[in-house]
Amino acid sequence: MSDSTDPARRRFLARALLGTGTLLLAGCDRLSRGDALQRLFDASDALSARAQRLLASREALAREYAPEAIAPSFRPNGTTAPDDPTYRRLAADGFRDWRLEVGGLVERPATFSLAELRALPARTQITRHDCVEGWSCIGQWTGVVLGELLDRVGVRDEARFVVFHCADRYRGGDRYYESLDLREAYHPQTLLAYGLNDAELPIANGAPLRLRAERRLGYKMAKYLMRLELVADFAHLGRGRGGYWEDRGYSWWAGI
Ligand SMILES: Nc1nc2c(c(=O)[nH]1)N[C@H]1C(S)=C(S)[C@@H](COP(=O)(O)O)O[C@H]1N2
Ligand SMILES: [Mo]
Repeated sequence: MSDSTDPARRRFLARALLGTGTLLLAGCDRLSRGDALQRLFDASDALSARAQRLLASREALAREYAPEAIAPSFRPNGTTAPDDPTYRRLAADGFRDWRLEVGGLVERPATFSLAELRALPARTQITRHDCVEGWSCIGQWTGVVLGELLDRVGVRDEARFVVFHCADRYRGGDRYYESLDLREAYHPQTLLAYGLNDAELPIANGAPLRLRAERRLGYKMAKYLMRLELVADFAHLGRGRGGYWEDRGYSWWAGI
């Protein structure tokens, strides 16, 4: 595990979070208040899908690391073994029958098998994962570039966000979900990852497919993906704040 207990790193994370109007708290289970950047976002949300996509190509990249920096094992967190019956049935077969559904505000709704996803343009990157709980871990992720997948289904111009629907219910409660604006979805390092450290993504880390959004905190990176939904807003989902932890008071932006 890299620098999970380094006090300087923790202070840095605290400042970064306070800077975005979010309180740094000891655990993902605790509540925070405020989303100071939300107003800024509202401005960005008003841009068309095409404009957001154009902006994405000019965005800064998250730092990438040398292979020596990879942690010996990537720390799992949150749900690590979903007990959803459909998921368990799919996992028992090595996810042979699993398919990712992509729908909502798209021109051509579609489903993709793992083999089909592996055939799409991929990227491998070594990045640091920062959990709001105050630990970090460096790993190498391989996956399909989300923007490439979105281009296959054709995002409709009224779409503003991608919603990531997961197989698990966190601690048996509500189903886990997350969302990104299209600008982040089209960022070149935003992946749907099926590989970790040159091996298949383990179940503990989100098999068969999990989101990597490298400029965001860990809780944005939805594991156990089942369905992507393009939406104009997320008021109708969960408690209306765009994600499982957002519904419990965490920042939707969740920048590092
Ligand atoms: N579906 C789902 N995705 C999730 C979670 C979860 O509980 N369920 N936990 C989140 C949190 S808080 C973190 S830090 C990362 C942990 O990813 P890891 O298990 O690969 O470390 O996944 C995020 N994505
Ligand atoms: Mo986290």
